[in-house]
Amino acid sequence: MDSWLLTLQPDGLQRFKTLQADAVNTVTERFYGTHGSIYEQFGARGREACREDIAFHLEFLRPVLEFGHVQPMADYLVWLSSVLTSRSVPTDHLALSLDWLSEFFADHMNAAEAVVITAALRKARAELVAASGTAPPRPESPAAWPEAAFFETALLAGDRRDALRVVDGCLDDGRGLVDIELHVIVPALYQIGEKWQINEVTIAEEHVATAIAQAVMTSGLLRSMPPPATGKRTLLACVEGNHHTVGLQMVSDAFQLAGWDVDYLGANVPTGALVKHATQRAADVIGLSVSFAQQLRVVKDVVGRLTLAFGEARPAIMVGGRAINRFHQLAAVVGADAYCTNAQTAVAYGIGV
Ligand code: B12
Repeated sequence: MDSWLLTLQPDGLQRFKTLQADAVNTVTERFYGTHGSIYEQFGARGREACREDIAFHLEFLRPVLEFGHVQPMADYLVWLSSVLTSRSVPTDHLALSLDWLSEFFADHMNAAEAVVITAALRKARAELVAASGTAPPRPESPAAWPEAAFFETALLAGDRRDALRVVDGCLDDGRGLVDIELHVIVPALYQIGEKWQINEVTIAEEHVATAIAQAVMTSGLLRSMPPPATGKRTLLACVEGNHHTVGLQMVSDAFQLAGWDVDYLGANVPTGALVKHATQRAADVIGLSVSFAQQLRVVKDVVGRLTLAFGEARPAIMVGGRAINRFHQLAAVVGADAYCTNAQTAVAYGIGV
């Protein structure tokens, strides 16, 4: 575990939040003031892209300031550097943007708060520089069955029939859907993500692949025999801001195939709606999916509000998803009862609750 950094108090975080937009503008204009000629090649869209990137740095910085764990931001910077390199965009200004953000906050916040922010940015910068030229870290992929490669080819060709044939073939062999999802569909989607990152797969191809994967999963679920009902219920949701639903759908399938009733709320569920629904549904376990570090504060808020609403009777809360798989420690930081790395361990946890 990396060392934890100092954090900001709630009022400091609030001040940081109100300064975010100003910081983005100041640093963007500073880039254009000093290096404008280099950016001319990107046209009007260039300024917008620069603004978006710096805004994203701050989105990742915020959880560092709140929870004191810098690694998710460092991972993001290394990942961004690799994405920019694959698209022939210069990356040497990435570290400079962190320096200028440090200067901005040193000028605009009180001395003690500025120390916290500067330390976080310096640490993130050092990690970025140390990782220069290396591949971005990736969460471990579950062991891939040989069918995963065929499945990936079918997804990238946009071939629904072939994709369905792969999954149907596995089911015909007597293999269970939950295993097929873990050892065929997950590795294929992770590979497609890697290929998008190095600019070998377009956004549209990734969208087609995801849509086919989801359709095939639904078809596999309909083919699978429902077990006797256990009378237990789980409520599953992607927290606000998380649009990655496939993993959650796998968790949903696994619970259904273990005889549970499932309230599957899908992508980007507003916190208020999630908490209200939870209070009406008497779930035994609540599962929250979180893909990026910026969503940690949302999870913490959801856990806090559920605790307030239920008191002692609050259902157990498990968290999962990309951000958690890479940094298990964060589950405790947001107040969850458990983290589960995949659909199978999620069901095992649910059964034990
Ligand atoms: C498909 C996809 C999308 C789709 C998702 C559509 C959908 N309906 O789900 C869309 C287009 C929306 C999307 C958007 C984005 N994406 Co995306 N996406 C992917 C991709 C290719 C596959 C995701 C997936 O389904 N994986 C398979 C599932 C099964 O894996 P999983 O989510 O990890 O789930 C497993 C476990 O984590 C766990 N689990 C998951 N949820 C839960 C919940 C509970 C309760 C439990 C217990 C367990 C659990 O169980 C599952 C296994 O059993 C990944 C590549 C990858 N490596 O995953 C990139 C990827 C995750 N995306 C990425 C990015 C950058 C983005 C965007 C920021 C892109 C952009 N600029 O807009 C946005 C952010 C959207 C957001 N705010 O959430 C990056 C993240 C990089 C990083 N630094 O972490 C990745 C890794 C691609 C890459 N290699 O660069 N994405």
